[in-house]
Amino acid sequence: MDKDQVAAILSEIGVLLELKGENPFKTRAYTNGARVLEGLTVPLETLVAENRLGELKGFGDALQDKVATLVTTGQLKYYDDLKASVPPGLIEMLGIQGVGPKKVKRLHDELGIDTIEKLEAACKAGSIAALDGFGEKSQAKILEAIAFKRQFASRHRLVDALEVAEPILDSLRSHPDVIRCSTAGSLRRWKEVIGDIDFLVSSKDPASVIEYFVAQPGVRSVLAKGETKASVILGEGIQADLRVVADSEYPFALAYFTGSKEHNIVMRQRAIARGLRLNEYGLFRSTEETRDPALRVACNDEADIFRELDLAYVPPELREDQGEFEAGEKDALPRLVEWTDLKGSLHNHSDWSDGRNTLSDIADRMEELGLQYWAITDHSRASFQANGLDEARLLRQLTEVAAVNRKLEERGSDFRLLTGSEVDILKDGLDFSDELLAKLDVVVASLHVPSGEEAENTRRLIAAAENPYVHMLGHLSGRLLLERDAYKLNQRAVIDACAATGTWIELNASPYRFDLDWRLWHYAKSKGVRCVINCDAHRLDHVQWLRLGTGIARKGWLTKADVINTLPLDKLREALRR
Ligand code: DGT
Ligand code: CA
Ligand code: CA
Ligand code: ZN
Repeated sequence: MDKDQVAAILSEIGVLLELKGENPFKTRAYTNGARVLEGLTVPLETLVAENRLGELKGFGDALQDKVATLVTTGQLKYYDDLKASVPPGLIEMLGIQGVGPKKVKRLHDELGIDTIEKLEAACKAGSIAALDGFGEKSQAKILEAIAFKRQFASRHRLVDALEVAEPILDSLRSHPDVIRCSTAGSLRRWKEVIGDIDFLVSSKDPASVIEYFVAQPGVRSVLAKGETKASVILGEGIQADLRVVADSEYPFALAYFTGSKEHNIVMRQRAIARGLRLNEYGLFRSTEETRDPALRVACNDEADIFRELDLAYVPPELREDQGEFEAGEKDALPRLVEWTDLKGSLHNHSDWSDGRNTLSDIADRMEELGLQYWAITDHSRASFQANGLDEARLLRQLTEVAAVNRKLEERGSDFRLLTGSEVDILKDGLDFSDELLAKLDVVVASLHVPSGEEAENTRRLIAAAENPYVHMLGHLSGRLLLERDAYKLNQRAVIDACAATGTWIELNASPYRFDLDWRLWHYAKSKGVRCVINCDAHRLDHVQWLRLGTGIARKGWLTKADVINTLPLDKLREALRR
């Protein structure tokens, strides 16, 4: 097991102990242990091999033993027993927003509630409001949160789906009976939130592929298993469908199951208009529904299908019936940005505010990955809960960034950290003076505490865009996918203001945000607004989000030229000075 997996188990142990009412010191030892592991910069295996776990802060004998066992064997009896001793419904209750381990324990101890259903019934009967320290208000909140959770139970963030789908796809690819395979559906189209995962395989021996699929380690239960398809529930509670087809049908099945439905409908109409029929089995020379192979137009891949229908190849991200047909007919589809075009990220945090890592560790890693720059834009002072920097600390940070850059220069590296701030947009302006902002390489302005009024939020963001020292607006809508909607805001009006002032807009690549939404980039681009794909990294491994965010930029029809952080360092500096 690697450090993140071990850390996840330690956190879970902490929660389980809290549910059981263990003493807080013991609980905290595990929670803190998890945090320490997450922040490790040396490989955990090395520490275990050299018997050095004791050097870690707060790691007593018991914790050392458990971590060593997990790293070397991948298992831990203590954890398995502990988990088996807690009713699964209690753990599910933790998934309700605002209900933590302490509350779950009290609900269980005092009212015998051990499932979400019982909790809901108790709320409706008014018995939660009667509990000490709960009250009418929190009872209503719990009911609302239960409804919210249900609504999203079958919807998952892209990143969570990718994490389980990619290992299975690799595994399918390695099977000797698999000829071609791919994901399809919303996952292949890179939707920010997906319902279920779709896999497509071509093979001469569907039965063996189906057996292999349902036996994958990620599979929790099998919902259905037929001769050419199967549906399973994966470990994370995500449903996945597999279809197996003959290789001659593969391109048609891939196009069909990639969707979207709206895109498919237009494709079918285009076929009919040409005296053909298109379905999941083929493109047929026929004026009525058929799947007769003798009538099939030979196509080796999806590009052939598009060509038969007088279209340029449409990348999966664009298959939403949002203009791809009009552009595809004229061969005017954009050449979409690729994540390898990106040279760095311009909105990131360090341990100076609420990030995990030091400036020099960040520089080392991003340099190692071949990036050219990485801006440190920690929170400003109004974000006190995120340990925001005041003016004095920010000035000190500038000196420290300069020191890191000097070292880079001495060792002949061209990589540079950039200075900056994610400055809060307050009611009456920005959290820092123009004079201070002028000293920074990069200024990202973000609204963290919105008002309840659309006009007011819009006004504040437009004012920020009008400030000449602000390079870009951060996570414009404030949404958190599957958690919180955008705040009330006229996004188009803000985009217009950015267009008028030459302010860039961030595409926040955090898979919880993907903000600005891809549906609005088409509009922003048409107004001439440029995009910055930012990780908003709080940990080193968030750099991976550049790939996710680029997929969203592609859905928004963006090209390399539309994205500022594809510029090499010298050109970027010029653009920042403007
Ligand atoms: P999801 O799973 O809700 O995130 O969205 P999709 O797009 O993955 O939808 P899904 O899994 O129900 O079906 C996969 C694809 O199969 C879908 O994108 C298009 C195609 N498809 C499914 N049902 C229909 C249909 O009734 N008509 C058409 N034209 N295509 C369909
Ligand atoms: Ca799907
Ligand atoms: Ca499906
Ligand atoms: Zn922020």
